[in-house]
Amino acid sequence: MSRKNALKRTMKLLVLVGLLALTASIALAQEGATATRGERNETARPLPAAIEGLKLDTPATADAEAVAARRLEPSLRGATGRQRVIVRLTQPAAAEAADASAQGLARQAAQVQQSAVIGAARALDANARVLGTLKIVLNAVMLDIDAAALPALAADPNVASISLVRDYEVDLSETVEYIGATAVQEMGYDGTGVVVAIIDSGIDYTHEAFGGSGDPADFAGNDPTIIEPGTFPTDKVIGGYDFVGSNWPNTAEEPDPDPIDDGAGGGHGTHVADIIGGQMGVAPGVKFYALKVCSSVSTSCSGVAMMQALEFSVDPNGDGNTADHVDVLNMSIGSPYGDPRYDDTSAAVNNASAVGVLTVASSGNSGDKPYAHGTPGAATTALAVAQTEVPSSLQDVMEVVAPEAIAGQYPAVWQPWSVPLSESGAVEGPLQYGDTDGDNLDGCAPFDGDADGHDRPGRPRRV
Ligand SMILES: [Ca+2]
Ligand SMILES: [Ca+2]
Ligand SMILES: [Ca+2]
Repeated sequence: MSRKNALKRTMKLLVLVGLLALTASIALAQEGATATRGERNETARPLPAAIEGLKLDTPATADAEAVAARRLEPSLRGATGRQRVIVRLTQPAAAEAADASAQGLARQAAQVQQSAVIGAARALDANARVLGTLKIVLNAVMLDIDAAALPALAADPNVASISLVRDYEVDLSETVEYIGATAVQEMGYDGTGVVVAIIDSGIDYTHEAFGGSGDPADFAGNDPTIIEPGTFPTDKVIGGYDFVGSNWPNTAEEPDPDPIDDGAGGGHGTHVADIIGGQMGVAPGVKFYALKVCSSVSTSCSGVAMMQALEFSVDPNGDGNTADHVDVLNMSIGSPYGDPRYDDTSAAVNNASAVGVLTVASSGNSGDKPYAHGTPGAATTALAVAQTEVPSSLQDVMEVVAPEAIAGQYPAVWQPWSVPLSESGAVEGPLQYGDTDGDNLDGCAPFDGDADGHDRPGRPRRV
């Protein structure tokens, strides 16, 4: 079965699931409406009929357990085993403070709160491990922790939210010429005076595109875990750090001071930096910080390392003062179908913007499809750069096989939160599309439940 065929089948179930959810919410609204009409206080100011019909009998209240549950990202509710999570705390991040003095106080408050939460986490799971802490772009601690401890941790009054740490994928870029950079350079803008942090797989600072020797032996002889005297920083790559090391994800992150872009999985960061500011790049005058967060052995990028790199970019010398922040932060990486509600990177990007760092992030490599915009490009203050098509991009389609009147292929979208697919990516099941008389196509009214079964979603079948 071709991938396209597999996707056709996949989408049958997805539409089914979406309509089940929609139908359920409509049914609930209707129940509420019925009860309300029986107990309405006639002296109350009348509401428009459409709203009145949806009013609850009594105010909805949530007990402490329910409130705590909402602090947990949905995918973590009921999760099992070890999880890598980012726990955001209730005190603001330093970047949200008005001035340097207030930032200092915010950092101290965050420190106190983080110590308490780390203690609480360890009380719940003696094996809980701190992966990293953030105080400027977010007030957050990143933990490796048993999922069973998360509901209780979410109930801690210091905790604002708990989300999965998401790892990211590299996106390839288009050519300099394609975006018309030559014309801008001819106007006299070449990036001189601008410092750009590249959050990626590192930068091969021995490459001649960055003023290095260009001798492959210099690269091959460079130990990626240490800085040999005189090798780094360079005039062009003026600083950086390796937050992930050469072996992740086959091992835990193994940070080291040398962000050289090494390994069979490397190269992307060097490529991105070359496009941005190499000798033939868009802005050959810029200086770089190389912040290595992506793997040397695969296309994955550590979510923990990425958060730490964001923190680095607003305070490269680590003294707590953000006056030395970079000008531009480039992340040609992303998570497709990004939802900033559950992506702490987006919040960190917004806070980095507050101290003067412009984040440029890819909008996605997922082709000409709806809702494909990824995070962190979806952050409010990010400059998101779209890429609309690559040869490998496929259009997901749903194939309706019956009734004949609507049979055919339709564009469709698979979401990461949809039902997991089978190994072959093929799932199929009955579809609901309006009532049998052809109306109610948007599902905004309850379906009529006629006898032929077409509008009664059945048990999905995997094929
Ligand atoms: Ca080295
Ligand atoms: Ca290294
Ligand atoms: Ca600083």
